[in-house]
Amino acid sequence: MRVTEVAARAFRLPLHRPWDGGVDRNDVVVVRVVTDSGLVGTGFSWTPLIGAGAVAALVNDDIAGAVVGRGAHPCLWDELRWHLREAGTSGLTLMALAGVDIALWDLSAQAARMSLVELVGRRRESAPAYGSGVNLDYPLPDLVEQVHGWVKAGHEAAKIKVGSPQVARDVERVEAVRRVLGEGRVLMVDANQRWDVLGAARALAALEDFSVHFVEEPLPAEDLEAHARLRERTSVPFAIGENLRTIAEFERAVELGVCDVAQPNVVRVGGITPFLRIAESMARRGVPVAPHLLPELSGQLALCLPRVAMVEDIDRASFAALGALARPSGVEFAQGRVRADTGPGHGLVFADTLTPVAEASP
Ligand code: SMN
Ligand code: MG
Repeated sequence: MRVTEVAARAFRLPLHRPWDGGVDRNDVVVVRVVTDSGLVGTGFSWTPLIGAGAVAALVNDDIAGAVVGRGAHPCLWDELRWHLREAGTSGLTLMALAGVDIALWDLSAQAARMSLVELVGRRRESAPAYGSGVNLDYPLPDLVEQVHGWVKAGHEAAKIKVGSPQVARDVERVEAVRRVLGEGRVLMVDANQRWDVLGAARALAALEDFSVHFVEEPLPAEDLEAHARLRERTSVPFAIGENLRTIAEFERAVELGVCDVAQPNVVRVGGITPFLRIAESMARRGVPVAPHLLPELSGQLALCLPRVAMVEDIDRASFAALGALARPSGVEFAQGRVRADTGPGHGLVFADTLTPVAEASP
């Protein structure tokens, strides 16, 4: 099965409620990999706001030519990463490579007449999930209502944003959410890199009474040494990884003792191929993996990982919730678990009615 064509197109997915910082949409770059067997693989890249046009251009201008004529197999990954190296071994190049890699996995699974989960290797029927929202700017009643919704949907765990300008605001919100969750459910907080070491140490001390299961991204993601200094000042476990890109970065974070839960994002690390390598490495080091966002693909991968923490059920921002899919993906969150029954490949079929980025008003 040889590749005859690779084409990427960027589409705009407006959010139901903007995320703070002016994020009013997610963009998805859909990648089609056509083969001489008649099979067509679908891949995607994804980004809130920044970079979709550049990612589509990298695929069309710089990756397609290196893939056409080759055997359609995800083992091309290392070669393609090398091919792209002069434009960087991280960031946008990996986001573009992810689109092609996901399509090649989809093709391999389709060719084997298997689901992606069966091809990668199913290890479990379901995995734990948690309710999550981008809610730092929500008024308190809205936050409480959101968390109530997750409890009603059967979630046993929830993650909310912290990092308010005043620690007292975070304390009030965490206290209110802990009340909604009761003592039995798991509560996690995500600071999205907003603190410095002193601010994080103070805020985490102020949240001590609320049994915070982990704090996510307390500090600027790239400064692992700062995380190590914070480690000495708090016993709250750290979940990091949505802004780490390479296996070397994940391994360094573990070596420094600052990664209790690893959260690779399958697009940002460059696709399923590197994601699985990172997951294997984390498992060998005793670190569970909580795949970041992208619930329709993360939910499938979580069923295959050697050591899984939980999967993020992001509020009204899955591809399905954003109206991006032509039909149900087969990935379902219910009663605090995620399951997948997708049919051949990864089962994600993007709607043909999406608004192209190039045609959308700015
Ligand atoms: C997050 C990151 C990027 C987009 C949406 C939400 C957040 C999370 O950090 O982990 O849920
Ligand atoms: Mg996060």
